[in-house]
Amino acid sequence: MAQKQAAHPGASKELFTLLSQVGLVGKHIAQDLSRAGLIDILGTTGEINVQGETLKKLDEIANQTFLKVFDQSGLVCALASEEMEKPILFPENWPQAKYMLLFDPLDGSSNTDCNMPLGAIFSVVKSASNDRMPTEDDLVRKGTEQVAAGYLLYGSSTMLVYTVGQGVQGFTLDPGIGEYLLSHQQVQIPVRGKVYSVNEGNYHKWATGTKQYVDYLKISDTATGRPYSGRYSGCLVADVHRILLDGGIYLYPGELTRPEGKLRLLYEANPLAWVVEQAGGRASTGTLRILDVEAKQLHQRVPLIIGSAGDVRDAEEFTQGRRTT
Ligand code: AHM
Ligand code: MG
Repeated sequence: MAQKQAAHPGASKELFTLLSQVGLVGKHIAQDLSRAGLIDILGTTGEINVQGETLKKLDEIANQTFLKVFDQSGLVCALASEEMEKPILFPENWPQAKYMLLFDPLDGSSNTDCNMPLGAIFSVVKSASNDRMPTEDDLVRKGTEQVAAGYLLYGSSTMLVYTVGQGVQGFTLDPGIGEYLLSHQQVQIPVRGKVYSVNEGNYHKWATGTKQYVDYLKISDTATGRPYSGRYSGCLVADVHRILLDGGIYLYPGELTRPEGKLRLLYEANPLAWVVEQAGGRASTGTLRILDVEAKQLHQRVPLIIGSAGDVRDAEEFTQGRRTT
């Protein structure tokens, strides 16, 4: 990280300290998850979150861990989370702290009780003005304005993967020494893959173009490497991580009765889109580059098609009706 900082004058020491603190969150959560069945952290809290979803105990624990690590760090002047309707502002940190952190504290919550992969996703933006403390609206920014983005993956090992706009670096937590070590330097996503990742249970809710694209992936054709294999874990971070390393495509498309899709723009789609673009891939709504989507609300949803550039381009052609086979 220090090397990257030296090579990137736009990325300040504070920004890299902030990334290290995200790593610290990952250490805490990984520690909890490693004994999840033994301590009382599984199941639901009985509450419904701002997204209208049942809150898992681990959603709450992960959110609290982000808050504890950051609220007294002096590194950020605002925090926004999937689990909180309103952001938390820290006027006491202003103007020293110029960064604002948006995060999904626990991605793939349905995986908590069955020992499946989980993640966290984060996006960092800088306050828009040097003259005044940011407001809630200042957090609602286009993906192109991110200054750092990435994710924590709690899989068979814990990883921190991030970009500050100079490629993608991946660190693996060595639990024996409690440190992250650089394991994946300048990650490059293949131009095409052989895997597609989508909740196919929603097939009948999709628009025709999405159906035709997914049907196409299943037709045997050696020239284009089809049929693709289906791989869907229920954890966006884990599915996108696989695709980042091996290529392929993840889709959470819009549906006929829910054209905006399920995933959140500011703290799910935007950070992953920037990571994947920085690795040479592509991220789209089907008609628009994710990073160019106009941000209007903190918890705004967006359809997401992300992965290898060639595969995402194919999906866009089907989605836009420019191709049917
Ligand atoms: P979450 O942040 O509440 O866990 O929701 C995001 C998750 C993604 O990790 C995953 O790809 C998707 O939602 C799964 O949704 P579904 O169960 O509809 O397939
Ligand atoms: Mg979540």
